[in-house]
Amino acid sequence: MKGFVFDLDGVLADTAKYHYIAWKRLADEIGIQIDEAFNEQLKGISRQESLERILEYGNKAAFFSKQETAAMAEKKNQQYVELLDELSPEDALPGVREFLASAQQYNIPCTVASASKSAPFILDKLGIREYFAGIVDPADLTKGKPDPEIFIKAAQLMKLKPNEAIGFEDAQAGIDGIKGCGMYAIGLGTSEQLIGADRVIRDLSEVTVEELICL
Ligand code: B16
Ligand code: MG
Repeated sequence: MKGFVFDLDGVLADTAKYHYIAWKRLADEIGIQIDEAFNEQLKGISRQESLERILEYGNKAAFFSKQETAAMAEKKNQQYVELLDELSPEDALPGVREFLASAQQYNIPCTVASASKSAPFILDKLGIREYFAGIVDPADLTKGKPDPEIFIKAAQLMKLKPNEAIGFEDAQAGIDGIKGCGMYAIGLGTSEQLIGADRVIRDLSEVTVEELICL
């Protein structure tokens, strides 16, 4: 294995909880009740598609125009970005900094494959952006996760084929995308939640660069 591809929310930082808080506030305002179980379906899914799923869940998709949904998505993002203001280097998830520093020592490139348009901002806040050879711009994608496109592009940024890299993901949509291009998938979570992952771990402190490059 010659490179690592990282999802962001739920893998490098616990920003998933801030997405949930911001979506819940917006859903409450329009009279839709969402809970954490429903929120699982939004992980790894783009902002606009997440909103569409919420509106469909509350049977309200037909009530809003395109302009209204664009304004709602923008409002959710403003709240989310305000919550991110609190982020600091201590908010990197366990093992993240050590793993990235070790990859750098072994000269193994790392890239980010996140659906979030805030990824560069979050990496700066966590103080880990310097470890990445590239960040896929979600604006360049024709399809979001579970389509493999984002992971293929992440491998290309390292001049690697997908099957020469390992992808880390916390969402089922992400595991499906990684496996869809023949990449080795490490899920962060539980094997009941992450079907099809080649290996499931709790966090990055459970693996070493040394062992993974020998796969
Ligand atoms: P934004 P990931 C995803 O990030 C989140 O899991 C998902 O909840 C969010 O809607 C999506 O990013 C878009 O984020 O609104 O900031 O552009 O898990 O792919 O790193
Ligand atoms: Mg994620």
